[in-house]
Amino acid sequence: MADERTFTRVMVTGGAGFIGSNYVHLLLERHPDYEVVVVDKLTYAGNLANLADLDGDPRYRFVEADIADAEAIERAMVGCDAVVNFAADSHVDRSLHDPGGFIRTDVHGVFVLLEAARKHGVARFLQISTDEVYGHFPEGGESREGDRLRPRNPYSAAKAGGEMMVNAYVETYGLDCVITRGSNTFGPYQYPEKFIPLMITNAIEGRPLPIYGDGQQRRDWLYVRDHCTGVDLVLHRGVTGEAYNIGGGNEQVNLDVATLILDRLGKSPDLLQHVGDRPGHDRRYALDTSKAEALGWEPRHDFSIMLAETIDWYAANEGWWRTIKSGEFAEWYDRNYATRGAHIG
Ligand code: NAD
Ligand code: TDX
Repeated sequence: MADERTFTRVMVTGGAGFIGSNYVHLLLERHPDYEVVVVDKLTYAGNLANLADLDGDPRYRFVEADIADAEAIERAMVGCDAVVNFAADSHVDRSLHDPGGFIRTDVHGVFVLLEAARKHGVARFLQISTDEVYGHFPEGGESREGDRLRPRNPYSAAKAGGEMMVNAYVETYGLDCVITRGSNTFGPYQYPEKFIPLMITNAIEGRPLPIYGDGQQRRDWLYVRDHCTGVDLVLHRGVTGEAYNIGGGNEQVNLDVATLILDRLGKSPDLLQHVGDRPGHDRRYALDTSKAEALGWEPRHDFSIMLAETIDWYAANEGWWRTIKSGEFAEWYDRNYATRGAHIG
């Protein structure tokens, strides 16, 4: 078993987003003596409501900044001995419309953070990456950390670029870095552009559920709390320079997941609407997680129970997502789905 590290002040970038905000809560819960500095640009996906319960907590500080802004990052990093970088443009469909923005945050932004970490002598840098860097995996196998990266869309290529920059800082400057590659994550506070919250909220609204292509693509769904425990373990016990797969071991066909959601909400399958496929759509991801398991991690949450709880959370928190869906989201929805020939209802 690798040595357990401890830290005093952790910078969490992208901490106002979906997984980042869940992680900030887990970090302070598990390490009550730590301080956390959340750095977030508050893009359309960043939402301070996700962290509102921490207002007034002396261990928590929020800094509104872009990770690509070197001066702001160098100021915010003073006194931090660890950095966990969740900040990213994270939606594959948006990367098809605006690849340049993804390169700016997911590659250049990572470089700016690494450079600041090097100057400040940060003890550990954790880069949050994704199973998408492997590209799609044909039936019957699982991606392992040593496999060749074959990203196939601008989002996953940018995330792979971020990883390469991290590796360069390990090898060239001896910066202590680790990487996690998480699989498709779901749970409360996920921006409703992503598959599960989109299907849930559209079903509640009685709008069509847009299924790309034949809907037979598969994803390995991971509950957000399990993703966060994996990140926390790698932060504290991961071996320098190593990457770790964090997957749910839970492959599901997209169409089946949408059908489960409709069933739970008592809605008609007539709401399912097949629309034009995503260009370059990866058909399947699957991760071998034995390396993270050897560190002591395992996913503990059952998919069908947590999907039901997540559906109930969106049903009970309509104010949270209706505010989002009435804003920038509406323009995005028209842009993305009208071009797929969807009846956007
Ligand atoms: P999200 O889109 O919900 O949140 C991203 C956060 O980053 C937002 O708060 C946003 O305001 C912030 N941000 C974006 N650009 C920024 C910039 N330039 N400077 C500072 N802050 C910026 O994303 P998420 O789903 O929570 O994903 C978090 C991380 O996990 C990402 O790195 C993503 O690639 C990775 N990941 C996500 C999944 C998933 O299924 N959602 C799976 C594996 C890995
Ligand atoms: O409207 C939709 N209809 C549909 O059929 C949407 C938004 C998605 N899909 C399909 C595409 C995928 O096969 O559902 C699946 C999941 O789609 P997304 O939620 O967009 O996730 P994905 O493309 O798999 O990427 C996610 O997992 C890896 C996250 O968004 C990434 O941030 C993460 O790195």
